[in-house]
Amino acid sequence: MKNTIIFFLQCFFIAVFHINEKAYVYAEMDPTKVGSVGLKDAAMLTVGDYDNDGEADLLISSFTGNPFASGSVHIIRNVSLLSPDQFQPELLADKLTWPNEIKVVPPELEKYFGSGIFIPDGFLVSGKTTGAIRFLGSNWDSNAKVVTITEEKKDYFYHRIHFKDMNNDGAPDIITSRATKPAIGDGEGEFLWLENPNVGPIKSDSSNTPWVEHILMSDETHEDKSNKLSPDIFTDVADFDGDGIDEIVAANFFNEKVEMLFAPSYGEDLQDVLPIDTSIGPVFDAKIVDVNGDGKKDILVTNHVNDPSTSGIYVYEFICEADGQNSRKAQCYKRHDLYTGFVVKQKGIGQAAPGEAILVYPQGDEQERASILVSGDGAQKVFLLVPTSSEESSWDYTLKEVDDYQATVGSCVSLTHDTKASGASGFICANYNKGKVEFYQY
Ligand SMILES: [Ca+2]
Ligand SMILES: [Ca+2]
Ligand SMILES: [Ca+2]
Ligand SMILES: [Ca+2]
Repeated sequence: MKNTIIFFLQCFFIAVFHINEKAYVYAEMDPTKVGSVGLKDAAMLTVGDYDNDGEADLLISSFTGNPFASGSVHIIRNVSLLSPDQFQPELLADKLTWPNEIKVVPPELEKYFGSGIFIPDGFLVSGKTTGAIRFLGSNWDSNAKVVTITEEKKDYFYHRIHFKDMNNDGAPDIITSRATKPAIGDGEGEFLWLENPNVGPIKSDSSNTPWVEHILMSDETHEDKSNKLSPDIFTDVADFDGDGIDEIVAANFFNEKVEMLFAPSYGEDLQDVLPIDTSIGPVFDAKIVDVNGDGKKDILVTNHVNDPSTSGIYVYEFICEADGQNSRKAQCYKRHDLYTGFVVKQKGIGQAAPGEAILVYPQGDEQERASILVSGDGAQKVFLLVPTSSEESSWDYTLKEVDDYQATVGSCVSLTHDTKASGASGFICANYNKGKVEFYQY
């Protein structure tokens, strides 16, 4: 009898322990700020191993609308959630136009590019409109300046790049989009790839640049906005439908579409495009990720509007059989509105919300159901969308406010398994107007 009671007691405690474990994940996950670093105009963040020493570094893009001030890139080497107040950002590159999302060359691609970072540059702000893709080698002489990969195209600016071998010569090329916004009239996009000359690492004397560019799509040739389909700001590249061929998802800001682009042969023209949503206004970001953890990739989207009725976080779930053809059918993408209702607090023309959204795993375990970390941008807050259930079929989320900057929020990045901070996980966000980089731990 005594043994039976102990057995039931053990079962009871095991059950309670498991319930508590789940409750912790979905209800009590409140990240706390563990410190901050001052850096003027800190705007966009990237985590990667810049100097190839096996330790993650934080790359910080800074820009300003001040026509007399330039943009810059700083680094915090060996970034950690432990004692972030003590970090001193180190200047890597200055005299830039408007540096956007930095891409760190992964170690396996070093022989094609060299180790270092690509910097997509420029923005629609007056005086900053002519951008470029630039590169800085991490093992170059410390006096070396960034090298420009693209040929100049006046009034066009760049935000993000992807690596993909487009001509099958073994050397990864660069896929990117660029945009232009005249003072009067609609903005337009252009989608292109830059051909890696395949002659080894990029040289600091610019002797193997610029790279030949190949235009895949351009809005310049279309009068009617509904016919404008070119990606303009952010895209993502991955095999979305599992047929072994990469798709491209585009968040079209100016022509206001979420769309899929199919390019099985990567010819010069890319006409195989499927708009999957034209109803959410200017689109900010789109990422190919498994949001609900069922092993199938979804499309995670944010828009960028000053209208709480649509300002939100959206997921497009692929609900058809992945046969390589169904991904060309709009009815195979089921939209889930995870949250709408962001209110723009930032004063000024063109302010909007939200910004970027990323999947995060508060327990540092990608097997858990992901939460979604949202940069509010003009909503001035950092948010966490927390799933109310671990069930794959559930798309219900609770919105939590992590922090209120009372100023524009830049981008956020996830930092997991931080060995210097006892394996803790957390994230880092740019507090743009206040000139700070803020560190949080779960
Ligand atoms: Ca490093
Ligand atoms: Ca190539
Ligand atoms: Ca595919
Ligand atoms: Ca999924």
